[in-house]
Amino acid sequence: MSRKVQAYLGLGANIGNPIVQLRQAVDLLNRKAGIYVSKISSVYETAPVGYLDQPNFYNLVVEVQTTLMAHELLQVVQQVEKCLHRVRKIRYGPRTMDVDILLYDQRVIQMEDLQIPHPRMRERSFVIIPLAEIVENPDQFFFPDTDQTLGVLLRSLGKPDGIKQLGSLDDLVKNLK
Ligand code: GSY
Repeated sequence: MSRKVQAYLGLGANIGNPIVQLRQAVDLLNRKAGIYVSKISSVYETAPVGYLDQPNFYNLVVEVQTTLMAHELLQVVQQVEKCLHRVRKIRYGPRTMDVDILLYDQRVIQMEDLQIPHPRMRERSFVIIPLAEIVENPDQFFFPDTDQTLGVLLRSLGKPDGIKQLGSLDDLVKNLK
C-alpha cells in the first residue's frame, strides 16, 4: 500500500441497461479495497464518438481516493468491466461498460498498457464536461503534462452538440423503479 492519491475515472455504457450498469460499476469500485468513490458527476447522454453506428452512450466521471498504485487501479478497473460482462466485438463499438483511468494524482505514465493522462480525454466532451462538474475549480485544475487548465479546455469546446445532462445517478436509478 502507498499513500492515498486522487484519481479520476470515466465510465460509459451504451448497451444493456446503461443506468443500472453505471450504478453497479460505481458500487463495485467503491467496494474494492483501497478505493473510495468521493464524487460522482451527473449522468450525460452522449452521441457516440469514433464508431458512429451505435446507440447513444451514458457517461459519467468519478473522483476516487485510492491507495492503489496506478497499475493496481488498472487491474481493478478491468475486473469491474469484466464483472459487468464487457463484450467488445468492434473496436470503439458498443459496450456494457467502459472504465477509463483519466488522471492519477499528478502523474504522467507512458507505458504500453497504461497511458495517463488518458490520451484522448482532452478531445472528448463526454469526459471533459462531467470532469469539470466535479473538480473544485476548473480554472485552478492543471493537467500534469501541460500548463493548460481544465477551465480553458472546457471553454474551448464551446457548447458541443450531442451531450445532454440527465441528472444524478441516484435520481435516475430511483426513477427506473
Ligand atoms: O472510451 C469510451 C468509450 N466510447 C465512448 C463513450 O463512452 N461515449 C461516447 N459518447 N462515445 C464513445 N466512443 C467510445 S469508444
